[in-house]
Amino acid sequence: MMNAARSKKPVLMVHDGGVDDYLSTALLLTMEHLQVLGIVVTPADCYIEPAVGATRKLLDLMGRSDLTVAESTVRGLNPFPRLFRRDTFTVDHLPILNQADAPQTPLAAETGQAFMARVLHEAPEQVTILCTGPLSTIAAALELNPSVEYKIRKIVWMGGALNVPGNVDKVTEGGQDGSAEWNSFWDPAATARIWQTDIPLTICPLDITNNVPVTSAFVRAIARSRQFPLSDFAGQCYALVTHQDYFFWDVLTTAYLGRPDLFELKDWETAVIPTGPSQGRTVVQPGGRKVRALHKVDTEKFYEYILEQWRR
Ligand SMILES: [Ca+2]
Repeated sequence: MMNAARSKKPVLMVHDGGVDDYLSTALLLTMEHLQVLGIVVTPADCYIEPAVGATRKLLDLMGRSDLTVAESTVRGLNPFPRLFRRDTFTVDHLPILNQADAPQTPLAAETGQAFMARVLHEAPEQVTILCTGPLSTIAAALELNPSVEYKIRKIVWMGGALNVPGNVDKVTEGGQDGSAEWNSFWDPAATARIWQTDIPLTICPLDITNNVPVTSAFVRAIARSRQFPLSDFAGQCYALVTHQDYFFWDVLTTAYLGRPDLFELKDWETAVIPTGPSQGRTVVQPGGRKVRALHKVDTEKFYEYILEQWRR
């Protein structure tokens, strides 16, 4: 048993409290070949108190109150729209997450960035970081302890837009040209900081997520498994977002850790625009920073995979 536990690859997750982020957490924790070292929440696409609460309750639901949740205190330059962020309150109040009086999963006393720096420092081997929100908490952890850069095996990040437009709205975000993706735009300096490191980056940009929508048919397919608590939870979460154009952003990124065989990857040389109307844009630039991008996915097999993983 001990050896089996040791052979599991260590992963630290940092999410930012969107509907997609809880479902990514729920998917990650079904992967038996990985050892999850903790979940950090960045106060970006959420309100942080309900985001931390919902995360702790979800870990309880999955029988993983042995893990610790940590609250990052970083701040982004460009706040997410309130309309996106308010879903956090709904998820935190879902009946399936509120069957007990209080969450059992502990909340770290230290900040999320300090927790991340410490967990990386103490890890006996290199750790993969799964990041389904802005890169700011990782940048802050590197600021606290620059040496932990070499404890990061790679960062698997939902973010960026390479050869497609971004998803920052030109109208609501006045002065922007719409070329940036939100996780990058929230804190362009943090994206640029991570681009300066030697850490291998595998990104899941809008180029691929644009092809993997959350469809009504998919939500109805989950409903047919609703006797399973996790399927029920996922179905309720997706029901919240079917009124808008919603894609498997974070969940697709997370699925790569479980089923890399479903993906085709492509390497790019890139740069990050740190300021101005394109701030946060990840642009293809020959001679620039190498990143590996998820390029194509077998969409039907991806849908089948997550339906199966959540059937528990
Ligand atoms: Ca997210």
